[in-house]
Amino acid sequence: MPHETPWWQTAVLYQVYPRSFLDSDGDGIGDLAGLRSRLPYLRWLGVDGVWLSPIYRSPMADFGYDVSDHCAIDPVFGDLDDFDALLGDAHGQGLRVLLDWVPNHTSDRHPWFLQSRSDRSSPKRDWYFWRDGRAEGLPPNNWKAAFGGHAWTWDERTGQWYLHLFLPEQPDLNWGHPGVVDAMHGVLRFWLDRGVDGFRADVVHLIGKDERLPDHPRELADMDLVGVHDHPAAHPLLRGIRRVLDSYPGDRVMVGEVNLGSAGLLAPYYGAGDELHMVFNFSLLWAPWDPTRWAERIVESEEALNPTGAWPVWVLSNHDTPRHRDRYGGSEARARVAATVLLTLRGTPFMYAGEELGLDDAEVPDGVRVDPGGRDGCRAPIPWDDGPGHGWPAEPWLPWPKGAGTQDAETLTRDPGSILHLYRRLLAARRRSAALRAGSWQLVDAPKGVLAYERSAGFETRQVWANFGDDQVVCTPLGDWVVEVATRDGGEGQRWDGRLAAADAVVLRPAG
Ligand code: ISL
Repeated sequence: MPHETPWWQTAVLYQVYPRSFLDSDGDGIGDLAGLRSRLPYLRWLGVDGVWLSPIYRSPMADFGYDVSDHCAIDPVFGDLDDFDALLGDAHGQGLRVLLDWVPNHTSDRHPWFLQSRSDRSSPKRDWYFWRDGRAEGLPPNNWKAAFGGHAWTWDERTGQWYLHLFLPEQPDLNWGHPGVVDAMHGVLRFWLDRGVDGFRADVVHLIGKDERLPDHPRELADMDLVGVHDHPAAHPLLRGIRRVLDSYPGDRVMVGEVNLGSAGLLAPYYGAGDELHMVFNFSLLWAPWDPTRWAERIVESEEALNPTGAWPVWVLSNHDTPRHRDRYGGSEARARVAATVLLTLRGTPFMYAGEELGLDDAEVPDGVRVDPGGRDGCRAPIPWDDGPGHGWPAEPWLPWPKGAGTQDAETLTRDPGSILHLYRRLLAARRRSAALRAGSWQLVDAPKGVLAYERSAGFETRQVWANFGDDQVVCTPLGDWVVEVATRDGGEGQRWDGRLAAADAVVLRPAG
């Protein structure tokens, strides 16, 4: 059978944080109907699909990453009819839909956990990790929770501790218990049967645990376990999950969040093409504004993934980290350069809603912060127009991002020189070019401060030259090139003269 490229390898995916995208019913919280009304905008922009952060029923201790019913929509977002309508419309407009799947933990209000904690002899007792303490008042091991404190909470009723790598409201599921595996596969099937195109799997590396739950080495004892936990038990579980996806037609996909530092550590999570389809690589999201560091990390990914055919994933911003414009000192010019690189690398790019507007974070005063991890700033609402309510029917749950006064979707849509139009041109250039969508990637020699690379597929070639520096540079590429996309006004369609202003980038095609 001829091998066809699966859709997700040529797609650009767009993360929606549903609470902050658009409200339709006036409660100040974004919802499914709000998102549905903006699908034409996403289509116009040129992305191929959306990933929705969790929309399931939840007490919202971690804003949806604490699920109390995996098969119901939280009323704040709508209901299953709203979901079906959204999915139908998205598919009708050629957009894919990925849901967030949270396999490592549930809410402490999930019926499974309520049963588990009710009695030591409950049949669901071992669906979670219950242990005796090391001594009176001392938790079973030295693990720390991601948001601070011990990863264990004492439960008075049954006189044992339970494990939670995140909040106490997020007890860890025990994937060593076959009942958990079956139930969580059932959750996947519920949504696959409804027609979703796949999932983003939350901290999925954490489902593999050594059931002895041994102490973390002393030298790592103060580190966030989420970033170092890398146990082989994850792999057979991931193969089981993959079999569920593969039993459906249509290339359903799973992209996993595996928070391990380097691409070399991520590669095993693709298995032999039989575990995760894709694994987020956060190495650029964590990189300083320095082209040498970027080049190192891209090369590292190429070397780790390319030999096995594992498909890379790139991301600059998400709902857990200050937006990249903020991280780069608030400079829109840098955000434009970053967009040019993100959308021209080999691999599937994930955008975070609002980056196409060049948004930075909101300033969220202490009394207004609501996230236990303090990540409110990057979760600010999306401004849709330049009116006082920015297209929202009521005051949103978080303050507006800093640039909301001028960086709303409607204003930027009217301005062909805006960053929004740059994203649109980059997405269109990627869609047109097999070299950009699927071609090889190779570093090109460039002056200091410039990251340059070539993409090629068959006879088609593109080059990208990105000046990270604060000075103008003159580059000397081999051959003659025409500017296909430029981060600044003018120049597109003309022969490139090798000049790059400070924080400036171009995508080139061969002349002639
Ligand atoms: O957000 C972080 C630091 O502030 C990260 O350490 C984060 O906890 C980690 O990336 C895992 O994130 C995912 O799982 C969490 C949830 O809070 C995040 O929003 C989610 O992306 C627990 O489900």
